[in-house]
Amino acid sequence: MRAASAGGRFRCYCPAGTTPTVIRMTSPTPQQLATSGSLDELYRQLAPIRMGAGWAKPTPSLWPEPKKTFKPAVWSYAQAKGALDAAGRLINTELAERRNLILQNAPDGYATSRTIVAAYQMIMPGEKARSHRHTPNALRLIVDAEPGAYTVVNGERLSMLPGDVVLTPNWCWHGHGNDSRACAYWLDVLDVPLVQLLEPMFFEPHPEEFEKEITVANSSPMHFPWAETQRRLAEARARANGAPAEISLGDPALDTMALSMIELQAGQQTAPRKVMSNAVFGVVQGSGTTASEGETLKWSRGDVIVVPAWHEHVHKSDGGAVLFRVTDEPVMRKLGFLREGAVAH
Ligand code: 1HN
Repeated sequence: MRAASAGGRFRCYCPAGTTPTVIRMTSPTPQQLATSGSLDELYRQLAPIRMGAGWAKPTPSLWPEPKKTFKPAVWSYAQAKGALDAAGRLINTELAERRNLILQNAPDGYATSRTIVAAYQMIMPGEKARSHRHTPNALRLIVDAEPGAYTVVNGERLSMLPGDVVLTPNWCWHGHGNDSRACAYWLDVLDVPLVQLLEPMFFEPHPEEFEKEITVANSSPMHFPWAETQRRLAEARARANGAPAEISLGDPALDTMALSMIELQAGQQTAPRKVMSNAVFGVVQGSGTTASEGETLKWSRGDVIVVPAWHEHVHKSDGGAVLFRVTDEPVMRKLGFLREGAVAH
């Protein structure tokens, strides 16, 4: 049987007495490809074999500077708290793996930045949020909680007080509990969008629902208490020569995320920066503004600001503030993508 190409289909020349049939072209032969008479014919033959002509570039694959698909944005803690209080009446921790609100900033609705997602979470007195583990790295900044709110990380009970930062790295068991008489509110920050992009997502619920606490930690590399952070900030302030003080928590704290605390004294502002890493900021104390590329975002205690990569930005506070900064710098640095851009003066 011989076949001749006819507009993307083959007409079979069948033996005498049988009916000719037309079949869909699935795969051109090397000979058919080699004898393509025009670019249009070649493109038609390439389509079914899932090859594209790189020189024709229907969509460009390279561009001179980052295309910025995410925008700087701010979320209000007061609004989140209201919504979480409603959720406290409407859904319990039996039904919800976590009672949390995802801070959505993506064209497709989920992520807060390209690599990082942030969420507010609340747990009511007497509740437990069951233990699980997953490959995404996670951390929490506690916003409002009374003594008795805690997280169990790999069998270790870590207390959660306002300003504390608690880590749950890749594949560590973690569950939350609240023995106090007040609702506990915190901010979760995770590298879920990065894990979704690279696809090594694994998740497992704890076989005992809530992991038993084996130890109560006095100090743990997974816990950065606020009192210690304040002490270190005071030391850094003394060395900062009138500039905002910044200390890092961990070195870096997680494989994919670096953490720091920035103190703005009354009237101070940060030096303008444009850096190839995505940043989420949680307001630990005070109020202020973040100016980024023509937009000014106002914030106060508990609010969350996102400054996506390659956006020049300045933080400023009239009355003084402390900002908790989470970035994907370790990823960008490891891959050789971390750059600092020139800023306007
Ligand atoms: C998660 O596991 C927690 O364990 C919080 O507390 C927020 C947001 C997205 C995906 C998983 C938690 C989360 C999350």
